[in-house]
Amino acid sequence: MILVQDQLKDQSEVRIDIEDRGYQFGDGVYEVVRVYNGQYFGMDEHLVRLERSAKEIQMSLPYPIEVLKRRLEILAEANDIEDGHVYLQITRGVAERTHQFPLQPAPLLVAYARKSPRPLSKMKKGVTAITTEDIRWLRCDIKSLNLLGNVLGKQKAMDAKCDESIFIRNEVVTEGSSTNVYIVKNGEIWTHPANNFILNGITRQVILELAKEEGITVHEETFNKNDLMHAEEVIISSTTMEVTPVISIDGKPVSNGIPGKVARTLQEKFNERIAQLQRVKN
Ligand code: DCS
Repeated sequence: MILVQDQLKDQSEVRIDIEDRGYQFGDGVYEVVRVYNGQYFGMDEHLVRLERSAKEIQMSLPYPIEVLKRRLEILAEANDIEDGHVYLQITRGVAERTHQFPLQPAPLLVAYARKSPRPLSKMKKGVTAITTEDIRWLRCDIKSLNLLGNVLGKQKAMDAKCDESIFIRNEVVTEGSSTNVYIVKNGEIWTHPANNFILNGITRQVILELAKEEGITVHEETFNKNDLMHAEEVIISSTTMEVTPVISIDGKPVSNGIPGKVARTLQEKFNERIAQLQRVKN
């Protein structure tokens, strides 16, 4: 079952118009929310970001966020999701193709749920990355459907037989093609500040909280490629990748090429947060 506006429908019943502005312009916003043990993780934070993204592109949501939250819970239940995720997007809807906004926009919301395992093996062993020029637009803080820069970055990593592209803009490390990036230097964490050059990840916000709880100093400050290449640890995070260590970049090992202590600590703390969901449920 998928959610279209506020109705659950069978996927075969749903047709998307060729003049939907999401299809033609990427004119819309989206979220990916994780489900652990049948419970959404960080749903409120994702919905706050969704509302913000929509506002930043002057788009209204088709109905109130509280109603959306309830509909998404029904969606996860209807699809029997224990471990998985929900993808949801809102486009500016169907209108004759002109670049400017339609006079009477009718935003279209679609959401679907998928079962997906946690990336436990990658979290344990670590992943590989390349560095790539950040060619994206200057509003990376908006979770927009326009992902070509991210798509090309990820493909470049795949072509190099790596897992992720770490973007660099004017010498500064911004983020990954679908992840936030952190380095560890002298046992302290550095990550790009949450401004227009990165998406302020929900996982990022949790990680910064966990680090502070553990007494690890966090610097929301820019760092450059040289810092990245000489870091004690490099970590990436996202809803789907959780907290994952990077063990090599551009073919060179990060430190001694094995996941580090800070990554392990954050993973343990993150697991505790997930376990709390289970306790709330029972
Ligand atoms: N930066 C970018 C460019 C992203 O696309 C994502 C997540 C993140 C950071 C991390 O944000 P969250 O911690 O909120 O997930 N991208 C989503 C995506 O497109 N698939 O999975 C997650």
